Amino acid sequence: MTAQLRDIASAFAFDGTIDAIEALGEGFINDTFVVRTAGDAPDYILQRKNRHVFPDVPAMMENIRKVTEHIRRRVAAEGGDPNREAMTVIPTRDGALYHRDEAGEYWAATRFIEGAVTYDRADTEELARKGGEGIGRFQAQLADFTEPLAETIRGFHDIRHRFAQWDEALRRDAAGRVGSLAAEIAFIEARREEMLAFKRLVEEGTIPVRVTHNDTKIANILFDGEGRVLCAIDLDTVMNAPALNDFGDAIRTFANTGAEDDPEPGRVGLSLGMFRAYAEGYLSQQARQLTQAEIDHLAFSARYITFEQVLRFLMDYIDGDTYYKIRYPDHNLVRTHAQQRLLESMEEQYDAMRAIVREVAAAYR
Ligand code: GN1
Ligand code: MG
Repeated sequence: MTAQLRDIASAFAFDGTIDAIEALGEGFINDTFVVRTAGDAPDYILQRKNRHVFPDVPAMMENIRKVTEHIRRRVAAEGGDPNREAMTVIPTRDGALYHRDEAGEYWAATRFIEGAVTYDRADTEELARKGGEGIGRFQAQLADFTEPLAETIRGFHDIRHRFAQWDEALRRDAAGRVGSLAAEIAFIEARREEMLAFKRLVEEGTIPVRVTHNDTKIANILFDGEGRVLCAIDLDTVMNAPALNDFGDAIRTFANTGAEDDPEPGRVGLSLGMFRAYAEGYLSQQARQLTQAEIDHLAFSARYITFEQVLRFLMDYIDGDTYYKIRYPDHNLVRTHAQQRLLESMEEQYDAMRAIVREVAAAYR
């Protein structure tokens, strides 16, 4: 443990005396440490937040504080243990939600949840069901949360905003690649109107805006030793948006039979079994909260978010690979093709997806 890390840790209102500080995992965005304390005092998670991805860390921490305090109250009211079934933000000794070090980096801390288990991949229907339950529970706990949240990443799943960026990227043609992408660009343009039509349902209020997690991968759900869901973690991107976005993005990742960047499109497709399992877990928690319009568009949300991902990967390729990290020169184009294939598979199986949602929702309403 470096003296510098120890200094940063001592800025926070931790109980007990610090024994050790250990690096945890290999996050792509933040740097994460566990602060071990002596005796009975709890341990803590200490994170350096990436200020390039999150231009307004104070606003982000304020979002996280509001949401976690609400969930803690809900868990306590239902007789659960808020220290295990919710995240707990630990302020600094001065009462701030973050500490700024000498280099201007932002640090924040939460309570460490002892004995929790996480998974890297949802490769069974059982885990997909649990993943759906974890995100469904998170949204259900926030169904009565009415405080506004800051928009920490502008227009994140707003397809109108994405199309404005897209039109600009085509016009700029920064990497000189537009000329070779006629088929991929036509794929996007053929779907422009139907995606904007969905967005209009949100703009008119037919589809409500709620609280979304915005990074619904299985690794962001904590389980206890018996496999029960504890809580959703990594709340950095929590914002106000349609709940459907979290469902759609989860299906895009959980229910793909191949990899997000699979070079072999034949391996990519939507697994209806995984789709059903995630929908069962999710709707077991959320079916009574959602409006009929939301239920009617759950299956479409998977197409919407997957379409957006095709657009974002292709746009980054057109821009010359400035947003996503790439491992080889055409990586963003390979990602584009793999996500195109996934979207086509969803389009082919759309009637079956809708039938599954109807069936599962009816069972839980
Ligand atoms: C980024 O790296 P990760 O999984 O946190 C991106 C998501 C994309 C995803 C695609 C803040 O998420 O929106 O869907 O890559 N997050 C941000 O792999 O842009
Ligand atoms: Mg993330």
